[in-house]
Amino acid sequence: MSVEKEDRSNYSADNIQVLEGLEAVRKRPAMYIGDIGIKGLHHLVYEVVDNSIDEALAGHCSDIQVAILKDNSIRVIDNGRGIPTDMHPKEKKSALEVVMTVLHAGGKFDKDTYKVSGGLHGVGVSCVNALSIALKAEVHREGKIFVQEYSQGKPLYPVKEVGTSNLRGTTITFKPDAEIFNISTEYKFDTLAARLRELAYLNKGIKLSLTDERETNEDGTFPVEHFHSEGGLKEFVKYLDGTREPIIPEPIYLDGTKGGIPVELAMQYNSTYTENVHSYVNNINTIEGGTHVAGFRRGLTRTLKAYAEKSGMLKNLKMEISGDDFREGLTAVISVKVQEPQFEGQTKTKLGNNEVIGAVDQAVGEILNNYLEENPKEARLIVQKVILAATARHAARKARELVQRKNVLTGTGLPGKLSDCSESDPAVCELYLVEGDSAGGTAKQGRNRAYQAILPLKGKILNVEKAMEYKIYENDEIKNIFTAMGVSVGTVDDNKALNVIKLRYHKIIIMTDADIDGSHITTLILTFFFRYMKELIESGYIYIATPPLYLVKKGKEQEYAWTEDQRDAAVQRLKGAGKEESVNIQRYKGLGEMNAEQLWSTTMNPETRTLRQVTIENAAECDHTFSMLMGDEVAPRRAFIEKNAKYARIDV
Ligand code: 0RA
Repeated sequence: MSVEKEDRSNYSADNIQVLEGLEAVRKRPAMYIGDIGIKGLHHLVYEVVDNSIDEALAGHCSDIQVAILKDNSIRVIDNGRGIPTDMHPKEKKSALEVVMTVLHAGGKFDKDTYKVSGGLHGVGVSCVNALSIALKAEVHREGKIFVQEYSQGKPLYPVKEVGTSNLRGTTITFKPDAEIFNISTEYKFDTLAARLRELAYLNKGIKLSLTDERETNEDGTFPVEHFHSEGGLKEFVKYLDGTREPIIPEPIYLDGTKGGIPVELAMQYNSTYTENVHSYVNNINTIEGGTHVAGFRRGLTRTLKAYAEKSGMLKNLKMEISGDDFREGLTAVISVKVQEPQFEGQTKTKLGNNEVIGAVDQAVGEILNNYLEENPKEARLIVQKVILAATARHAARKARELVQRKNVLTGTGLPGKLSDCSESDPAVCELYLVEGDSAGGTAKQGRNRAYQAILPLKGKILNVEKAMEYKIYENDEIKNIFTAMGVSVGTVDDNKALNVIKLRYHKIIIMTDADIDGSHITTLILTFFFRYMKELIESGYIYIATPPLYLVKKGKEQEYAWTEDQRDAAVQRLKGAGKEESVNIQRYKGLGEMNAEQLWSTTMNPETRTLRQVTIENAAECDHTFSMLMGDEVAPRRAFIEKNAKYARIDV
């Protein structure tokens, strides 16, 4: 018998099976929620909210209130029917207890419920229960209030009736188990807000809110944000394009059912050159795309091409139009609800169901045809945009070929400014992108040349958010970055695909000064990666170095500090060590103030450095943030930087 079983504080022997189910979740949490880091921690909230969303999609719930409590517990209140509490005939216990303690038991009482939501892993609330040190379920139903509490998934007592109520709904309050999430159990407001905002747009009509009870406003209330959209994806696209200049007055919008598959989509052309197509299946962001995206592309290309040819506008065009040209400057969101989705791909976010291609293709075709016929002026603008894209793509290919030809001539094909490492196995090689020639020189002295390469960046990095593609082949800094990495942009049939196999380093580390200019440069480089080499971010190859902000010194003793708290603690420690010798604090303004040994030991030595890995928590929010940060409008950018002040850092 295992320790876990002896430990159980449940009240019935019938539970053994149940406990074993949830013990599996505790033994391999990552298998159920993806990881046990920040992502997994936030995933717990999504899992609980998804149940309430299901209840809302079934037509029984209109409000979902999420709160981060003082101790980083989460409370989710909905006004649905309430989880049933009657005796479950087979399990011989309350249905509520079964839902909370049996893996995958979530919706099995209610076959009629149109259950399509469900987080990426769709594992149900029992997983959240298993991974919580404390969880309380409170149900208002049939005039009564029922509660049950659990710890690490084990009930503390049978479901009990504690009062009367004329409300309906379910409240789940849980505190993640620090034994499982041992890196951090601190919730990020913005991360949760981004997901709830996304859910509000994806499920029009539902009211969601997020309250942060860890903080208080000046008037004593808690900060709260509300998310509610009557316009659905049409408003989502407007939000994403908030700082981009639209080409047609309103997004083209469809909400309907094709071949039994609910399809909602909205699209808008803007004056930029990037494609932003976001897709969802059952509220899950399918970052790898799949059949619904294929259907969308097919329908878009087919319909627009036919219209453009009919219009006679292509008569003088010398080159072929490619599929990409129809999506330049296009922002679109596609959401389908599929009863039995097949998820494929590396991250299981690629829809495989073949029946969806035709459904979306048809839906796009119909709505777009109608639009083009009814809005000839807008239709011309769109076709002109496509022609411009085809012309620019032609120019980009020429510029790219020129770069490639030059590379052949110089032999190695590597930029002259690169100090390469001697190792050749990409898995162990690191490329530091360093701000400035002087810091670049220091890094070159301080590095371990076996596996660390240095590329100093000087001069302006192109803001790719505002530039056409061919410009990136004319910008020396950007050109140096991708030639050093060994990859090129846009080589597979003119699709913006990347040859990751040729990547020469599996850690690309951005190292800039900890000031405004430094974070600007970091943002410019990240914008380039996000728009042209997203796979590098998705594969986890992009990192940000964290040079220290302070050096605290007394006599021969010294300590580095990265935060004010660390600095103050270091001052205290050094003071305590000796007599009245004064403690000296040096604030590093830039990498240039460190010598080679200091830079190595604080920022580059794998044993002691801290690298921040760049990940995409929420693709749509990320898209919105980059367009806002790098676009033309100043006011929203200033607001963002002020809100994220100290050192404006973007969490991508
Ligand atoms: C199954 C059946 C019924 C409600 C629910 C599940 C339900 C689950 C959750 C989880 C969070 N909030 C929820 N709200 C409802 C209702 C069956 C009936 O009343 O007929």
